Parts: sequence; C-alpha cells; structure tokens
Amino acid sequence: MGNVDRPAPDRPTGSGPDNPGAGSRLLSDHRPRLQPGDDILDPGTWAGRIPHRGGIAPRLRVGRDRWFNVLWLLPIGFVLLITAVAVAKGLHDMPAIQEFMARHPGTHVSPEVEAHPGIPAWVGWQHFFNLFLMMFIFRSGIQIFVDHPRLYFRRDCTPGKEWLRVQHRVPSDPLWTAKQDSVGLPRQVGLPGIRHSIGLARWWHLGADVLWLVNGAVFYVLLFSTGQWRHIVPTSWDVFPNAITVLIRYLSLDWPTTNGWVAYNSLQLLTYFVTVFVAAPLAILSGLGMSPALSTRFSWISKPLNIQLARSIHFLVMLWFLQFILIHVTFVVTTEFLRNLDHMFAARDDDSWIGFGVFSLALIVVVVAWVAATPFTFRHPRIVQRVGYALIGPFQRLFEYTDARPGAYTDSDISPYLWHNGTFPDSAEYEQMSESGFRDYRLRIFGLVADPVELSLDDLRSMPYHEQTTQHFCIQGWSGVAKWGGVSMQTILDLVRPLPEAKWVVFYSLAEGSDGGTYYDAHAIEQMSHHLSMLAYDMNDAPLTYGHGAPLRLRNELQHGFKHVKWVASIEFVHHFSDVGGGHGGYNEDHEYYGYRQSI
Ligand SMILES: Nc1nc2c(c(=O)[nH]1)N[C@H]1C(S)=C(S)[C@@H](COP(=O)(O)O)O[C@H]1N2
Ligand SMILES: [Mo]
Repeated sequence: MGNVDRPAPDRPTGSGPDNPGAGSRLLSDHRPRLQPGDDILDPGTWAGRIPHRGGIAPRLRVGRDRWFNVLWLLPIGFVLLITAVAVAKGLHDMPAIQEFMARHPGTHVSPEVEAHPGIPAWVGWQHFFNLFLMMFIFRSGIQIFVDHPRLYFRRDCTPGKEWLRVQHRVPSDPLWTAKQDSVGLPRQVGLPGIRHSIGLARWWHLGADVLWLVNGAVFYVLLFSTGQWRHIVPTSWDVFPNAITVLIRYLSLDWPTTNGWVAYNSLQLLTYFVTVFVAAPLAILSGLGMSPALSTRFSWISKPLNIQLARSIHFLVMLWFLQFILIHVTFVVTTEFLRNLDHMFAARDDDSWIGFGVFSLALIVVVVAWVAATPFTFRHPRIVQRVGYALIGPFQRLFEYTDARPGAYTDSDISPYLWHNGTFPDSAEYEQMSESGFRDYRLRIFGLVADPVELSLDDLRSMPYHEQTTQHFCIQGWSGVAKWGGVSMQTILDLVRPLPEAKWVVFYSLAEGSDGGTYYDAHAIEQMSHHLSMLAYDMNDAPLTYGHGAPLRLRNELQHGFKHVKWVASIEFVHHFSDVGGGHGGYNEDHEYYGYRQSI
C-alpha cells in the first residue's frame, strides 16, 4: 500500500513550496531543545543518574511459580561428584570393567595421527587470540544479559514466564520499564560493568565477535589444509567407549597420562570437537537469531526458533564454554603443567621453561587488557562506539538490504504483555494535549521536503490505514508481538515529497530522554519506504496508550526498539544527522553510545 489515493489533508500553517520559511521556523524551535551527550562517561551521572543496582543469585523456575536458587547446585554438585567418585572407584576394579578398559584404553591413535604428531606454532597463536578475544566476549556478553536479566523460551517475555532470572520478580507497576529492570555488575566482571551500559557492551561483544570469527575462519582453513584436524576430530566410533574409559579413570582418581603432542585422549577429543564444531557455530547462529533485520527477513526460521529461544541457547552455549575453560585450565595445571605450556605456547614437546615464559607474557597481556578495558571504555566511549561500528557496520548494512515484508505474524501471535521502555513524557504541554484527547496535537513534517505539512490526528486518520503485526526487538533483549495500525511511512513520503538531498529522516519526540533534552532518532531514508515502516496511532486494535507512545509512534522493524520514537512530535528530513543534537544519529546514540544503525 502507500500509493493509494488519499484525501489531501488540510495544511493549517499554509506552509508549502510557496512558503519555504515555515521549514526553518520549525527547525529553529527544535534544535535548541536537543542536548548533546558527553564524550567521557561519568558513572555518577550515567543514564539519567540511574543508581547502581546489582542482581540476585540466579533463580530457576520450577513449575508455574516456584523458584530454585541456583547456588544450591554448589553443595548438590559437590555431593554428586563425591558420589560419582565413589561409584567410579567401585566400578574401576570390577573384572568386566577392567576388561572393557583394556579393550578401550582411552586414546585412539590412528596411523595418520601417529605419522604427523605435534602442535604447530599457528595453533598456539590461534589459541592465544581466541582466549584474548573470548575474555571480552564473555564480559560484555554477561553485561548484555543483565540489561534484561531474565531468560525465556517464548518470544512474549511475559513477566513470571521466564525460566531464569537474576533479578527480583517484575513489580506490579503497570509502567515498569525494562531500563528500571536492568541490573549492573562489578566493573571488573562486566564490560563495562555499570548498569544499563548495553550500548557499549554490544560494541565490545560484536566487535570482538567479528575478530573472533576471522580467527575461527583462519583456524578452520589451516586445520583442514594441514591435516591438523585429525587431532580434534574423532575418526572412529571407538571414541565413545574410549571416552567412557577415560571418564572412569578420571573419576576413580586413576588419571590417565596422555601425550597431547601425539593424540588427545578420547574424552578430550570429544570436548574439543564439540567446542570447535558445535558450540562455536551454535554461538554464532543463536547470536544472529536475535537480530531484528534477520529475524524479520527469515521468518521461516525465526518463527520456530524465536529470539528468546536463540537468546537462551546463546546463554547455554556460554555456560558450555565456561565449564570447558574451567575444566581445561584445571587439567592443564594439574597434569604436566610445563609440558602442556610448551605444547601450546612454544610448539615444542619437552618440559623446558620456554613455554612457561611465553605463557607468562601472554598472561600479562591478558591481565592488562582485562583490567584496562572498563576504565578505557569510561574514558573513551566514542572510540569504543566508532571502532565497534566500523567492525560490525558492514555486516549490518548487508542485512538491511533484505526488505522486510509483513504477514509473518497473525492475531494469534500477539503477546499478552509488551514491556514498556524509555522515559515517559511529563510536560504540562503533553498532559494538556492528552487531556483533550490530542485535539490540539499537530504532527509537523519539515526540512528537505517539497511540501512541509502540519497534520492533526484526524488528518492522519483520514489517510489510508496501514496495519502490521510485527515483533518488537528491544536492544536490551526482550521482545513481543503487537499489531500496529496507522499510516505507512510511504504515504507520508508521497505527501511531503522529500528533496533529492534528503538522506535521513529525524523523528523528534514530545518526551525528553533520560538526561534531559528532546528524545529523537534518525533513520536512513531508504528504510522509510520499506513495507514495515509506519507511524502507528493504534496498537492491538485500540488507540495507542500513554506508555506505548500516544498519540503517535514510529515503527521500523529492521531496527531495534530504541529507534522507534514514541510520542512523535515532528519529523524533519535532513541531508545528514551530524548537525542534529550531538550528531551521532539519535538520543541514545548521543548519550549512551548506541549505533545509528542497529539491525543486528
Ligand atoms: N520518546 C521516546 N521513545 C522511545 C524511547 C524513549 O525513551 N523515548 N524508548 C525506546 C525504546 S528503548 C524501546 S525498546 C521502545 C519501547 O516501546 P514500548 O514501551 O512501547 O514497548 O520505545 C522506544 N521509543
Ligand atoms: Mo529498547
């Protein structure tokens, strides 16, 4: 739709091509209300002076409304481990088990592997880059998680339906926002730690991801072009009985000695294989499963494998990596420490101190980077923002070329609850307008257009009705489906006729942002003609409520929720957003270092 004939709305200001002054007059009363953000992050005034608030020990939902404190797993796990050791010790000396272990000694050394032993230096380098990048990925990943500290299986995110939370129950306040719900982390655990720092955490996470992917791609290529793959890919089904032998021997404290230079034992082999060929790809796929642009485009996969399932899988994959690292490091340290370090850090098979020396240098680099990451982020948030954007921007652009089409969701998909977010309007001006049913509301559209206009709600209602049932993706991690009714942005474009120089469309809100100053956001003009870009005045067949953006809000389903300006006051067509507000493309871009495109 969008090209349907429509009645011409009145133009109360009489502005238009004959009256070019109107555009600049409107402009002049908007720009002064904007407030640029800071180039240094001050934790004291951060995010509208949001006070620090930590999470709680993880609670796992059991049944409808019982919550299990995950800390109990520590004593329970300890008892289970002791029991397992006792059982394994009992089994170990049974004749049948002895015979089994003799037949499957725990390590399978194929002739090919035996002919090509060794761990080349490139494996050592890759191993180092991997652990270096993983440190940022973990810290920022946990930070992203705690910005909406709940995990669900369904896309609805209904309070009480989460399967895991590290935050109290959702309070009964009907306007409780996701920002209020976020929790912070110690500054040396999370990256950057402070509450609601998801914008910066995402640059660390996604930026490091891109480098980690490059490292992984090089690893795969070298692995298969050199034959080194045989060291971490099982080539015989014998790996399973062998792994059982290894497990029994570890648990019965009769640890096998393996020569990792030639071949890993079967249990190691399996865990390495799963980590490299299952967990890593799953991390990437489940990560991409949270992207609004990709999910909207590939609804055949994002419907069954919805964002919250992807988010939960992403979290579980992280737990896999964590337990892997914990056990891996434990064994490296407790079994032939020097020899292991020589293998991985010096590409030599002896127990000299060379590997230890290189390892120590590597460790210093890691520790310095770890300690510096948060202070660096506070001092140079714009660098983090710019470098992060440079790393993931190209991928983002790629995804945005996939034009989103409506029709993926129907009434039966509508979520019973849609979270609220953002800073609500509290001006007397807004209250007055709201009390009179927005009779005096005027949407002003100006800037680089042939026909600037002012539209009342009735004007908007008299335009062709556009409806879409779509999923909302908040950058903090929650989601939900709603039906939106209003005017397609294409209809608006046809009405005001943007000039060729107009490349960005800025939406100003009636509300302020959390640090004061008008909330606004800029959108690439080509996305305004997408099928799923619209101004909504209805939600789920009722007029938009106060909390969700009355009287008018934007929808652009290729982008994250923060770009969907609520309580829209006016729309300005500009050549570039660099001279609007702080110049970064929107309120959150200026104040919280988000990206002006954020479709992943
Ligand atoms: N004016 C304004 N619009 C805003 C915000 C805001 O703070 N101010 N928050 C954004 C964010 S972060 C999200 S996720 C969505 C939330 O929309 P909802 O509250 O209707 O679910 O609104 C967006 N629009
Ligand atoms: Mo959001």
